[in-house]
Order: sequence, then structure tokens, then C-alpha cells
Amino acid sequence: MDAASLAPSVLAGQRRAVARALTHVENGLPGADALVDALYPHTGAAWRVGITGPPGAGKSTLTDRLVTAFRQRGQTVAVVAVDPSSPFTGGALLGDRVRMDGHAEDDGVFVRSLAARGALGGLSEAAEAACDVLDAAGYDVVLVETVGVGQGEIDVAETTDTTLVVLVPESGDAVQAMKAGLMEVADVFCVNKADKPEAPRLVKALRGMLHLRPEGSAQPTVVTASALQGDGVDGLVVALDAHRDALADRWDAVRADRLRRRVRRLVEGRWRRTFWADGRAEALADAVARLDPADRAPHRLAERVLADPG
Ligand SMILES: Nc1nc2c(ncn2[C@@H]2O[C@H](COP(=O)(O)OP(=O)(O)O)[C@@H](O)[C@H]2O)c(=O)[nH]1
Ligand SMILES: [Mg+2]
Repeated sequence: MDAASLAPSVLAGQRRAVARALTHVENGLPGADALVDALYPHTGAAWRVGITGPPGAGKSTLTDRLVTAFRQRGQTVAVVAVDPSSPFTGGALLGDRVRMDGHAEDDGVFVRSLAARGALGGLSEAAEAACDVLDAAGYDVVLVETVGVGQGEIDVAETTDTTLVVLVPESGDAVQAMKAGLMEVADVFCVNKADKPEAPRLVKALRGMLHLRPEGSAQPTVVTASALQGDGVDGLVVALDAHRDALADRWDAVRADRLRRRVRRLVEGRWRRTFWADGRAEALADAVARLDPADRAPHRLAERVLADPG
């Protein structure tokens, strides 16, 4: 069956159609692009919240708490657990599954793990397309949890409306966060495991680093929580809501900006594939093999590749 023909059932919110649509975008199956294009005009109502931070910080535990909090105020919630390294780290996601089982009977909750295997544009495109599917299916909130803090995951965080960065009070975590590029993407920091005595120090260190944010960008909020005990979740929701409300009068600009970046990414991905598929990869390998080692010059070679029309 043609993937795009799934669109009406996705728009009707049928769970099986949503699941199949997600499989299509995850694996870059034929027709997935047309499906996303058909759904895209029906997106924009969902609030997309990225949840990132180092493994073990408590992202899944917090995600579960957030699902409960959003459900309690009547919102429907979809959770996408993005794991760039699947299927090899199935353990982490297995943990997520077990925790999310508390919502298994709830029709207002949809949970799905995602490992981008074939999507053009890579992990962030797969995650963004998955959000489109869930947005079009009518979920009010889409939570996107990443497994760790690699570059791919930072890219994913940039495709959401609100980015929550979860850190734990372990030595040097604030500095790690800065190095990993989390300072730039965070809208809300949550210092989790606040039941541990080192938490206030991390909060202080984070607040001291906020000035490192790019000029003109809004200051992220820093809150604390103990996800395991459920403490601080209300405050976290308040902070997340405040960020969403601050975006409210420029949703259109935010969305247009995101679409522009996404199309650039798609164009670059497609261009790269086409460029090297045209025999240029082989031509370059030949040229390198034929050249005398003394004549090898990286920049001149690059120019030759670019100049040769194929
Ligand atoms: N002490 C303490 N442990 C927590 C807290 N939140 C989560 N944990 C534990 O930390 C571990 C990792 O949590 P998980 O949610 O899987 O982290 P993730 O890898 O970031 O998704 C689990 O054993 C949790 O039970 C907390 O607030 N305090
Ligand atoms: Mg997790």
C-alpha cells in the first residue's frame, strides 16, 4: 500500500495507522516523503518538547512524570524515545518501556521508540517527521526523549519548540553540559536527583554559566526535581509552560524558521548523495591512487573534484 494513503487514517488519529506511518518515516521507506508532505499542512497544533541530557540523568523517569502531569490536565501526549545507536542499546529503551507501562491502558498516550535507519536527512529528520505524524494525529504534546547528548541528539533538540535539558549533580556536570553544546539549546534546565546533597552546587554553577548563552537569546530557567519521588514536577511544568507561552506570539516565525532549516538539511543530504553517487567517489579514489605521493595536495584535489562536471 502507498504510504501517503495512510494520511487520512493518521489524521483521524487511528493508532495502527500512526504506528505504521512512524515505521515508514523511521526507515525512510518508499512513500514516506509523500506521507510527511501530506500530513505537514495539518501540523502545528502540538507542543513539541525535547528532553535531552546525559544517560542516567533521569530523563525517562521525568518523561513519565510529565506524561502524568499533562494527562491530569486533559492533554493527550505522545512520547518519542530517540535512540541513534539502536538496536545495540536496546537496554536503555527497554527501561523506558517498562516505566511507560503505567500508561499502557491510556488511549490518550502513545509511546514509541525511534531509531533512524534510512531517513534522508538522518536522525533529526526522522525525529521531526515522527513529530509531524503525531502532531497531525492530534496529540496535544509530543515529548521527544533522546538517549544521550551526542551531536545527533543536540540536532534533534533543535527541532522541538521547547528543549528541556536534564542534568544530575555529579562532579563537573555543568561543565560537561557546556562542552556538549547544551547551553545553547536549553530552554529549561532541570537539575534532577535533587535528593542528593550536591544539587544546590550544580544549580549555582548553571546559573553562573547562563551568560554564556548566545547574545539576545532568552535566559533558560533552572529548576530542580526528584523525578523518582515526584518532587518538583509541578515547578518543572510551570517552567515549560512559561517557555511555550513566551513563544506564543511568534509561533509562525518559529515554525517558518524551523521549516527553512529543515529544507536546507534535506537539500544538503540529497545533494551530498547525488554528488558522490555520480562516479566522483571512484574518480577521486583513482586520482589519489595514481598521484605520486609527493604531488598529493588536498586542496588542489578538492578543486579538481568540484571543477570536473562528472
Ligand atoms: N536518587 C534519584 N534517582 C533517580 C531520580 N530520577 C531517576 N533516578 C534513577 O536514575 C536512574 C536513571 O534514570 P532514567 O530515567 O532511566 O535516566 P535516563 O537515562 O536519563 O532516561 C534510574 O535508576 C532512576 O530510578 C531522582 O530524582 N533521584
Ligand atoms: Mg532514558
